[in-house]
Amino acid sequence: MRLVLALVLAALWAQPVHAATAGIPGLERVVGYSTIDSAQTKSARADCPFGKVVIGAGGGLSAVNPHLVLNGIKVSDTLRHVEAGGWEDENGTTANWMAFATAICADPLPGLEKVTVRSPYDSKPVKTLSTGCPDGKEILSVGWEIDSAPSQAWLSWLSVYEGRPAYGIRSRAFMSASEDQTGYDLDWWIHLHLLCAFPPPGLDWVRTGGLPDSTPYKTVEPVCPQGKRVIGVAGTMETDGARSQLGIRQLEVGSSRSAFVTASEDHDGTTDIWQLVGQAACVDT
Ligand SMILES: [Ca+2]
Ligand SMILES: [Ca+2]
Repeated sequence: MRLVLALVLAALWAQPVHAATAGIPGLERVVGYSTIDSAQTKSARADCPFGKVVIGAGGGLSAVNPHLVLNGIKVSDTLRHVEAGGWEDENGTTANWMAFATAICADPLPGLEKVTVRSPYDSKPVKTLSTGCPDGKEILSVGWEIDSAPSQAWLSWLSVYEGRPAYGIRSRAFMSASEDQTGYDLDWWIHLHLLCAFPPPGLDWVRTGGLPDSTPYKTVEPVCPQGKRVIGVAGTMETDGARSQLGIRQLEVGSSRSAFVTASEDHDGTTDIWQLVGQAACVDT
């Protein structure tokens, strides 16, 4: 018995240090940038290193400028890269700006898959979508796109509701986008996609809300607990007023525990009260 115990202890001692951590193998963050200039539309791309796949996505636009509209943070069907981009609004701006895309990459993860849903392609001014992961899988990250509405519609709602497997409730994500205050005559649509996988150790979505007021420009920073790191991000704007005057400009996954969600009122503002809420997907390091 004593010999067995000694062997077990020896085996434990022999474990390399990194084997004691429960985190996702091969995790790393890659950021890609567009050019910086005043072209009306831009896109940036972040590619995972060979052999790794995207498990989380973020991105945004560089400038603090209400004339800039984030139009998507998309994970490729191959799960190899993230693309993020934006437009100048219908009034345009002479400011220089750029787009950036962030990929959280890792060794292939058990059960990882991309689930995509699309809205009808029509002229409704507000579009919403919702979907969930297949049985047993949870949402690691969300991607989205506002398609065929150049500079005329923006993201107002992207949220994740965690599942309660004990009660048979699956995790779900919701997206909503709205035409700007002057509307848009042509047809457009939105796409929402989830990165789903069997839940990695410690997966948890945390939520942070800012103040409800009419500040024209807001950022919230949801922070993962000690011992975790962020892999995904979502953000919503709560208001009783018009979402057509509010847009999310950045959904960024930081290099450590923080995500950053930025939103602003449109170029001529609004007196409506609104609140920005950010969410971060956290996993054990
Ligand atoms: Ca318009
Ligand atoms: Ca306005």
